[in-house]
Amino acid sequence: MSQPTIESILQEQRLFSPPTDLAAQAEIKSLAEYEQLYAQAEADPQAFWAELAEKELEWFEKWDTVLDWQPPFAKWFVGGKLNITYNCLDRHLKTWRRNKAALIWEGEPGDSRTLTYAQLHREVCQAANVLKQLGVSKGDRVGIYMPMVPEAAIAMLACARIGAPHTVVFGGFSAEAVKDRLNDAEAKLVITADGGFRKDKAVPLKAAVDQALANNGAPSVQNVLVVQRTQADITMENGRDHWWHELIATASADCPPEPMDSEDMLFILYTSGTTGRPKGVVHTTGGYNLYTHMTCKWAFDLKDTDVYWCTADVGWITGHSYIVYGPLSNGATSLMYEGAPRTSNPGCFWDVVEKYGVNIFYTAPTAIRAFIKLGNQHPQARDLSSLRVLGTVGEPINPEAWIWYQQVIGGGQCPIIDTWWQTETGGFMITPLPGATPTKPGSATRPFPGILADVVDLDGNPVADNDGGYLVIRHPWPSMMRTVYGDDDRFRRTYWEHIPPKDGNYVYFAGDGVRRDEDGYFWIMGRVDDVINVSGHRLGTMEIESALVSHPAVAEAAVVGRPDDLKGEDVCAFVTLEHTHSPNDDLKTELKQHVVNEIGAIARPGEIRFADALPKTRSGKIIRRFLRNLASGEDIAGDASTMEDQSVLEKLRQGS
Ligand code: 7RM
Repeated sequence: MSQPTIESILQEQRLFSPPTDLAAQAEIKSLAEYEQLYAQAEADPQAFWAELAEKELEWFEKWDTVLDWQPPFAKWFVGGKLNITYNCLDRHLKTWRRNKAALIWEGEPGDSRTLTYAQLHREVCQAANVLKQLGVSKGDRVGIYMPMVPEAAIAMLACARIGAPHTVVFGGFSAEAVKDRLNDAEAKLVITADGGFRKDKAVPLKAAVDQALANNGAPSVQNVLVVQRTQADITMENGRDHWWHELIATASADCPPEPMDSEDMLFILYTSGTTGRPKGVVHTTGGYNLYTHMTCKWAFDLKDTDVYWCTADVGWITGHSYIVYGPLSNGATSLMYEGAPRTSNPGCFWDVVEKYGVNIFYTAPTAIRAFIKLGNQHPQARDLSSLRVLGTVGEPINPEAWIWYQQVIGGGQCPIIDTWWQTETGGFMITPLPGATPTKPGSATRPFPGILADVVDLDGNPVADNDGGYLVIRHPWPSMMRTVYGDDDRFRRTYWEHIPPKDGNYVYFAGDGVRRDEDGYFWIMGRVDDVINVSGHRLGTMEIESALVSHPAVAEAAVVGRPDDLKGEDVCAFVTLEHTHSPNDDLKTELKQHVVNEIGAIARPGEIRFADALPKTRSGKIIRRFLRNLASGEDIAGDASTMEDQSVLEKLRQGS
């Protein structure tokens, strides 16, 4: 099984209609209803979003202006005041949902916890008071570096409660990566845990924070709050480090929500790009609340009785929008699972589905491919009949994996909701609606109402149906990123200038290649820049190259993606060495580990190839296209005559 090839996708003709009984009870019941909503939103986007904002959210004060668009800077619901935690918690306490499960949590070793809305509200208020006690106030940034435990969600909500933007760093990132992000955000406090359980091991987290903060590594950080999870033996620095459970035990549960301007920053989340260091993607309050609420409600057809499970980690945007904010704003029951698919417990995911009667399940193609490899006997030995809707995200899904998901997990009964979106977009952009959109395996289908997605060439001209092009969005939407933290100019350059604006009409450049077919269905082809997607995780080739060249043995490094059956893509690094070092296997191992130390295990190169020289143009640019060909074992495609030294390619082909 492999990534979708253009051929396999072009040949894909199957069409699956929404199940009739599901459609009858769905929020959006037919294709005609979707098309009517889409047309309405297209004709008057501001009226469309304003009506939903009024109906679906509670505001402390209503906005004056729906949209203020000074390209490329958007403001939504200007003058409106709200607090996202009021919409995620307090308002449900006034209803029967008070004692409904808000979070169900299952730990990897088999421990579990359920928090009702009332209980979650209480813990969030207590944690918010602890933050205040430690000197955090509105506008201060807080770093969160946590395993998948309820306290991760509680920490995010506690920050939002008092208006302190959080910046969650995925627990798989290294101390170096943590340090970079804490410094860029100038975080005042860090919330972490002693460790977390992952693939049957206790992974240290506090130790990494210690390392990041050592030698005044992140001078803005004044306090560290530590959740106890693995009972690892850790050191607590007097005056700086505090146990979460000790401070929570005496904290008041009374913490009124801070009234936030609609455009006040809710969080920063770092993501990889083509150039330079990871970018701090900034999201604000009102538009993000509305958009994650609506997409979660319509694309999953969320019912009040559902148990909803998104398998992402809260360290990624998927966890932010679709474990925490979107589901809780809807008053849903959101399940959090600490474990990962693993050979030691190949049925663990299906045990969780059966144990809790999960109705909506949302995961990534890389996980689906891992399940396929683990064998059908595991899902088949469990009762999965509670499932109604199945979602996927993170990378293009190959039609084979799509069909397996639909047949083996969904028993042929569940619509497959392939959601295309990004950290930058905040929520789903192109997605089927389960009761409305006929699906085609491998296509994310059609844009969400209000999303004017299009396919253009590099000059911004529309391309014909079925011709490939660049994916752009033509109108601002409520949860779009507002800027790159501290770098408006980078925001403008990265997303708004690749395609030149025509007549002052700016278009958002997503960085993905795409084809739209004659039915208006979008087929995402993958990144068009130097971003690679390893197991649904976004990595910049440049970040990995910088990590490699920071090793004393390395003179030059070029990193490319190469197709991988399980991970989608894998990291392949071409390295030239300083003449003081010679190539050997130990050095390969050492360099791989060096990348793990600098970035994290998700960036570990699958392969390192030593070379005498890298293929370059006469002006000295590395020709990555050739390296991609070499890495995937293909013939060199295209003209090599621009190369400075023709013999380089031949040597690269022979060596490894
Ligand atoms: C949510 C998330 C974004 C990049 C994006 C694409 C790829 C995501 C799909 C997809 C094809 C999908 N955020 N991508 N979803 N490609 N079909 N359904 O993944 O910021 O980490 O990555 O992921 O290339 O640009 S992300």
